[in-house]
Amino acid sequence: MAPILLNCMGQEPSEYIEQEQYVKNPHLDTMEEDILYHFNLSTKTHNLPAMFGDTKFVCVGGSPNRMRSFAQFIHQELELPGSVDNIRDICEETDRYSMYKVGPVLSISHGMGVPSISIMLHELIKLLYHARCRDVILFRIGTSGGIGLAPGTVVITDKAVDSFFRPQFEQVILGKVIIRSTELDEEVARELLQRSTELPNFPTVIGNTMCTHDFYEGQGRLDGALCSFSTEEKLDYLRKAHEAGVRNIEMESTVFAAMSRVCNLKAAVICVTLLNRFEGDQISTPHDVLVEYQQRPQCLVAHFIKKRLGLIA
Ligand code: R2B
Ligand code: URA
Repeated sequence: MAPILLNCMGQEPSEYIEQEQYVKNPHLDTMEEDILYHFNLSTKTHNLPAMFGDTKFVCVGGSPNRMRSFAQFIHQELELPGSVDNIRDICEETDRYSMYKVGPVLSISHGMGVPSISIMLHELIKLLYHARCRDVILFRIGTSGGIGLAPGTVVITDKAVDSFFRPQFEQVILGKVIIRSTELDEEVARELLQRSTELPNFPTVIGNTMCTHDFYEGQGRLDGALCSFSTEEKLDYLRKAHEAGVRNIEMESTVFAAMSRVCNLKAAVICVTLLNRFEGDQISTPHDVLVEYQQRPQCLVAHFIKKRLGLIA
């Protein structure tokens, strides 16, 4: 008799095929254990369904401190029992990423740039699969440079585009370039825009977000250690980006959108603009103003979550 193939959760095929909503990797089912190395979690040492099975919203953002503040904020907003001081970093034994679980919300840091967020997303998507999560919505809440917008404006991403304004993400796999679409969930974006109108003094737009692989030359800045173009060439590029519908620039959205899409996860990108790139390159806004700006995507997502959970009318 042929042996029954159990996956790394000890499940028979009939149990796990139905769960293959998120991962797209047949090899996972042949592994006895899956070590999520950068989270310091594993299917053998942790009961992932018990720890994460009720997760419905995952919010990711670059900085560990910001994602801790977001976890504390959402704890208050959802009026959960216990003290915010007791929210602990699930990944505290590694210093790669920070992760906080607050009720149905998971808050995770992803560092800066495509390679950093893509490693985190591989492990997050496997985590959701192993934990048997269902109907999860993924949000990236972050900062960006605006194009033709007043600083502090929140941009909900329509399409994440590359430096050529194409809605695609290129990944090199086994020496070949694989192109993936970067379309995001339209319904979630529209609902976020609707929620933004319910918040006072909350400038928000929907537009395309350009994702680059560098903060300085890659985003057309004149103030890096290297610069080989003129002010006019910079402005010409930003004008072309604006004509292509780009309203802000950041460094993770294309891979975030592409991986979420391939893995059937509804996803949205919400970034506040810290400056208007037509007016400059340096971020010279006072610290307290920047802190307030960075809270805006958090407020919008918290409002969305509360509405979805039926906590507000
Ligand atoms: C926005 O801000 C960071 C660079 O300062 C980067 O992670 C991004 O996408
Ligand atoms: N993050 C970016 O990637 N670019 C900016 O201009 C500001 C924040």
